[in-house]
Amino acid sequence: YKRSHHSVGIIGAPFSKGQPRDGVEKGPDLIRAAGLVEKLKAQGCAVRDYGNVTFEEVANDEPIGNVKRPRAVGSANQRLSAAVHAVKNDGHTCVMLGGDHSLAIGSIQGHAAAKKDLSVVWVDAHADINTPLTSPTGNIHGQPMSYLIHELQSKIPVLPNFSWIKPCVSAKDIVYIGLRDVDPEEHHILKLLGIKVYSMTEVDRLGIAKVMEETCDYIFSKVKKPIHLSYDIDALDPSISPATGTPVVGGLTYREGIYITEHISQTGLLSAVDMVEVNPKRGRTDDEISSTVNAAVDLIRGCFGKLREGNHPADYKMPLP
Ligand code: 4U7
Ligand code: MN
Ligand code: MN
Repeated sequence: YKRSHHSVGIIGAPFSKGQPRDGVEKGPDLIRAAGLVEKLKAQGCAVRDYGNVTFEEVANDEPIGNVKRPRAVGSANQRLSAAVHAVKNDGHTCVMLGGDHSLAIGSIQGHAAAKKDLSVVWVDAHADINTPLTSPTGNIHGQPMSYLIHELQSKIPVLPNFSWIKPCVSAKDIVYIGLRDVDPEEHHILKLLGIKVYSMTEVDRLGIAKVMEETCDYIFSKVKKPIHLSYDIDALDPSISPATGTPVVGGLTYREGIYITEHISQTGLLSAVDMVEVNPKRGRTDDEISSTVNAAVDLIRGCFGKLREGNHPADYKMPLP
């Protein structure tokens, strides 16, 4: 049968201090206002909305080296990590609505605390794998993966409010999809660690169906680990999702973006999803904002069994005349 029976736990993370542009903290409530919960219920999901995580004000958050607002980012992610851990312990697939992508630190850490060994599918225009020392901007939303990967720990300096983070992902358990704006230092790290990457070039060469087939062959080649899908809305082309902080031309089409979620959903192993970097203040018109927000909602629906061919409940009975 085709109707989904997922149990979904939603956490809002209205946080923007992993990057310089305000507005991205509005993401969670906008995505909710677009009907996320109702739409997931209508497709057969059991949904519990855990509300928004509240974050502490951090005074005197001076940069450490070039890393900006480390104390606020560290503290926010520690709280998010506990919230995600709780949602996983309640038995739900966790949906974290960002907020900026620095929140993947807490989301993946909290997920790993509940599930130990994860694979991570990172869908983004960017690799977000700068270390504090390679980052050209100092913005932590361009660095989250570096704090989480075992193999990079000797390269990570001590930062205030980061000591709770334990590396929890192996380089071989990561797949990137959609990359098209990778810093030279990040490219070096990806090659050094032998991380699997399907950049937009591979999406063009192979097509998204082959990319997803290979992605799943790769992450399931040994044991079938739970999947953490970290979806940056800027992976999609800016013609679909312009309301985001760092748009990059030449992105995924709406259909390719949705196909990724449909394919991951069919594995039955999706355990947590991040939907990040929706920033209404970066949209120039209401249409640009709603196009971006609606795409985010549709991607999440795709994660939980919505099929474009249609869905029907197992017990569906034709109405009799
Ligand atoms: B996002 C960047 F330098 N690589 O590190 C950096 F180009 O979460 C961009 O993917 C990071 O949107 C983009 O600041 C972070 C830059
Ligand atoms: Mn990005
Ligand atoms: Mn990102």
